Amino acid sequence: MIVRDLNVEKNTTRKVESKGWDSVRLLLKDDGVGFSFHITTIHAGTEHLFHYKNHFECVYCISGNGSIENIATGEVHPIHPGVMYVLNEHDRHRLKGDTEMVMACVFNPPVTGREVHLEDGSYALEGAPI
Ligand code: 9YT
Repeated sequence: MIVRDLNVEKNTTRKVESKGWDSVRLLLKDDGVGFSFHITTIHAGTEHLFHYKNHFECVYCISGNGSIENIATGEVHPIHPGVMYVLNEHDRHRLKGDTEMVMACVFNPPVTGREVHLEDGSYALEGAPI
């Protein structure tokens, strides 16, 4: 069994900080369960173009308000506590935080802990040429 506390792990190298967001990666590839689990905070008033070409991602909004745009279709979906989205088609998307948004995120395959976004908004697959 693995038990971890966000209140503890947010003060370790599990916390990754980037432009307009930060994320505490509570579960990673080396935990060996086939997915990773992150608590990500999107900072208020920021927007992000992400495209996880190499991963499926599921996101659940714990707190805050914003929106997600499907770039392929132009559809915009409001995000508020209780909303989940899954990028089951590796959808390119624009995520906007009207307020700070706290999101629980699952990645399959799991991230290793070192990823930051590439130029195209994706995370590389481990071992793949960048
Ligand atoms: C909400 C969202 O897209 N989260 C992605 C994961 C986060 N950027 C991380 O842990 O790298």
